Amino acid sequence: MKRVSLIPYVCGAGASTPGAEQGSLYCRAHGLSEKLATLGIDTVWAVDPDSHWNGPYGRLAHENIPERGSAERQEIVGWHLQTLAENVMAELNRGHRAVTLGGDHSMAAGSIAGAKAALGPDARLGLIWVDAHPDLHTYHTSASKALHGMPLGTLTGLDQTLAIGEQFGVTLKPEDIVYIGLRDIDDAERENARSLGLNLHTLEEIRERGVASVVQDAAIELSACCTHIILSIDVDGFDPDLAPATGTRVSNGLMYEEILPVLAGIVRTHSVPLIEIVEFNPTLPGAEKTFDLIVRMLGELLPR
Ligand SMILES: [Mn+2]
Repeated sequence: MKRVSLIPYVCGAGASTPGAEQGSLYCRAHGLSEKLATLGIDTVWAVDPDSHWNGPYGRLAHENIPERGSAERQEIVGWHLQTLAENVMAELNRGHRAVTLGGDHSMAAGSIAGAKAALGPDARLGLIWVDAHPDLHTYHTSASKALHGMPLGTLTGLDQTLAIGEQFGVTLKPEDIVYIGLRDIDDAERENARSLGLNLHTLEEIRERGVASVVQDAAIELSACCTHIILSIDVDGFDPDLAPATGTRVSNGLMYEEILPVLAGIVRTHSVPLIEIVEFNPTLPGAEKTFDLIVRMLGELLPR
């Protein structure tokens, strides 16, 4: 059985609403690893989130956050992305499964780059992206300049806003991306998707066919061409009743039973080296409820 490394991303500077930087700190302080141990799941914190929180890009940087779109703000996110990529690479290289805990969704540009670097040039990564938002902006198309709206803009090669060092150069093929949960899409993102030949099916559309069967079919298609599947789960993909403590809530989200069993089946039957859970903002109301969802999700996703 693969051991699981918990890897924190102690950064919320990619989001407009402050607080996501504290997500992994909350998970650690509230005993995520211990709770998973009671379910028979062996995890270890690869990095102490406090060490990042107490560093120059942690609490100090977040308490005096530079404005969105500034080079200073980008520098904070850049440090965290680089560090996350290195940590994911190191944990995969020692044979562990990586679970990254956010932090805002800009982190996907670091975690996925790190996974690609560890898995090597022959690896082709399929991505299941659970989210209310496609996060497919470029710096140019984003009105808010919030970096958490851009990870897939960078990972599909539309621009380089969240790109890190050469070692981590990575491009996902648009056809290897599966979106589940979309309900808030900007026109510019639709345009970007069109330019990539990528379909942005909304959750409402997917529900017509049944979420589980859409995800199941998508996994079968991915496994025909991809060597690995990555799960990137933004808690705002879920209904706000289940995950209230997140910065950009959108109503009518995924219900637990609609999506978790099928994702757990994918983890059991495919190579899933990286699972990430993002946009938990424990400074917002409903932190406890949202943390419970995260524990329950990881308890079901991670094999015993
Ligand atoms: Mn997101």
